[in-house]
Amino acid sequence: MRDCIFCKIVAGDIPAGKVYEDEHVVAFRDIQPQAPLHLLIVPRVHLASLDEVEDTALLGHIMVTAARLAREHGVSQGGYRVVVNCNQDGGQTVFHLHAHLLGGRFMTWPPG
Ligand code: DGP
Repeated sequence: MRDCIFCKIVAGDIPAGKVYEDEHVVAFRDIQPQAPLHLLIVPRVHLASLDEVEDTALLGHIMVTAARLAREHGVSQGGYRVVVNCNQDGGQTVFHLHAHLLGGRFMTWPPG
């Protein structure tokens, strides 16, 4: 989608710290990391938010990829958090569906 920053990252039009990609998703480092490990897993297809998702296989793939990346980056045993912010009250700022993978520190609850 034109003017979508994550579509541009997916397409390789702007640089990002990509750590993984396959035919369905791309994962890269968050530009404003909130934990020692902070990756974003985004689908190649443009979906504005979780509210638009009907493809359960794609959503499952995003989650399985997050778990796999957590293992590969050494945070799975200690623990980690996967977050999907949805729309304004959910704190979403980039309107291309993405899951945050946060790890490498203790996560408090409830979130802010
Ligand atoms: P959210 O608030 O859930 O929509 O998270 C959006 C995240 O995207 C936020 O943590 C910062 C990150 N972000 C925004 N622009 C860029 C960018 O150009 N590159 C990278 N790597 N991350 C970005």
